[in-house]
Amino acid sequence: MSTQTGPRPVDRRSGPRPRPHRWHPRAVLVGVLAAAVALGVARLAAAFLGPASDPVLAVGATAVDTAPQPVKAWAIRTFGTADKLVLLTGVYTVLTAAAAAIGVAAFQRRRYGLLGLAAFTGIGVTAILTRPTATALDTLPTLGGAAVAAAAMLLLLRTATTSSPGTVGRPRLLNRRQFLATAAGTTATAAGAATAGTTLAARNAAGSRSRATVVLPAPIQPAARLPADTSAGVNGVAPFITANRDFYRVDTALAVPQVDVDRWRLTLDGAVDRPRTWRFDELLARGLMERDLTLNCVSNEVGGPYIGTARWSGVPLAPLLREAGIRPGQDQLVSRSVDGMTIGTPLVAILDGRDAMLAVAMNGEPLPLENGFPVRMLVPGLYGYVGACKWLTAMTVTTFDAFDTYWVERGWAHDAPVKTASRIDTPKPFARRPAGPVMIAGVAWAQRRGITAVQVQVDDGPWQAARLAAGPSPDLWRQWAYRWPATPGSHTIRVRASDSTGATQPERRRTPYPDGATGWHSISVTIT
Ligand SMILES: Nc1nc2c(c(=O)[nH]1)N[C@H]1C(S)=C(S)[C@@H](COP(=O)(O)O)O[C@H]1N2
Ligand SMILES: [Mo]
Repeated sequence: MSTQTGPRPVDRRSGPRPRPHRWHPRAVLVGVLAAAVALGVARLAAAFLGPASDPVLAVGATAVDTAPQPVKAWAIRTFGTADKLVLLTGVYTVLTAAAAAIGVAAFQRRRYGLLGLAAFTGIGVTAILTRPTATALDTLPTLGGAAVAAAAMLLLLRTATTSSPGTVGRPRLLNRRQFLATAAGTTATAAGAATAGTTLAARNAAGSRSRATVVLPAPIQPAARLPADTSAGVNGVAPFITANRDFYRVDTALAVPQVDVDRWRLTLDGAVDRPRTWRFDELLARGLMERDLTLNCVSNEVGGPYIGTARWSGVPLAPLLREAGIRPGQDQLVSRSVDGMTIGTPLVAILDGRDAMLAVAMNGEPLPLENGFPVRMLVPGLYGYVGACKWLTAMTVTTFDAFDTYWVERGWAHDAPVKTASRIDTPKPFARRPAGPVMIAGVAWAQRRGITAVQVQVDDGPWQAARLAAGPSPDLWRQWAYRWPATPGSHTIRVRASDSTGATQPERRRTPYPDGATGWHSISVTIT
């Protein structure tokens, strides 16, 4: 091609195929847009097949399940209920970086780009297929998204660069306007598909539609009326009954499971003489008992927020199991949720006379979707991860030897009774108050045993008895208050509780893993 005579400068970039500058913005854009189209189309298709077929959610869920225990504990501690948002943001960040790299590879060789896209798709498909409830059908949105993305990538590449043989040096970038038009078209496709998918998924959300139509019968065993004095009467203490919207939420579900009660079934099988399946209305027809119960999470740190109390209605669980005829030698009930979570409960805890139930209502409403609509288990006295399976759909009678459930596989204890604990709700840590009387108050709990005393210590002073509000049932937390004549200076306030066995909470601080935190809650305040 060259008309030059004499010695020619060696151009290392010359060759039969032109290579564009590696990180040219167009290369990055090609990769990111192809990925966006893939995910947008996949989301749209997933709106019809259900959240289990959304590749981003599947990858996120896999990350949740495979994260080492300390990382998980840290995430729950640091981000609380926002942990899911943080996780998805992380997934999208990694995705974007990978997509940019694929675009760069595609600029080198089209084949590399397609290979990158295939690897990307492989990760999504693998994540989907390894989810506990997955079927082969669930991979369709990802595969469809990948096909559209491959087409988009080739089209973008064609309009981005010339690849006519013999071009020397950098490839010529084709007409900017043509590339931008293709890029804009791709962006619109991706955004349109993602928006339509998200809207449709919300509209298809079987759970919210179904919940709106559920009518629950009045309980045949209503809860005892609460005494007036369950409140210690101090501002700043968590209310005795937690409103549904304020109830803590802890689970592994990135998309809240959507259950249509008309299609929902509950099975009971395993080592029973008479396995059974119930429809929702059949379950309700057994009659509901109503109870005020405190539920808390094993991951709660000393002083932490993952505890609440509600008025629950549900079907008594023990008779259901007894009617099925439990074979001798069994010690575990495995509950399975619609999203594949497994929770293992000691059978003895269900059968010993406590109010274990399949709850359908929380504070007078059908269970909120986040708290397990339409049916969740509740076993007073056990942490949620061993007794409170949400979105319940199957129960299997078995042994602890025969089956490890989700958290037990991750090293958490299989028998996890709630530990006696207490929390200072007011003053807040590092509060500043004027000298004079200061009300120190909070909650204490020891489900099954009941709280019998709470003591408060300021600095190195003597332990002082706090005043206890009413404790209508051992399965409920109890409010307490102590009137402190505060003097100027910095002070440390500590609390400890005793239960009806006479035991006082141990001072030794232990992390929640593997069976619940211990230690006294303490705060520092400044009195001026
Ligand atoms: N299906 C399902 N049920 C579940 C969980 C879960 O991750 N999935 N988490 C358990 C844990 S660890 C706790 S503490 C309680 C929390 O119930 P809540 O979110 O209604 O407060 O639900 C339990 N039931
Ligand atoms: Mo939990």
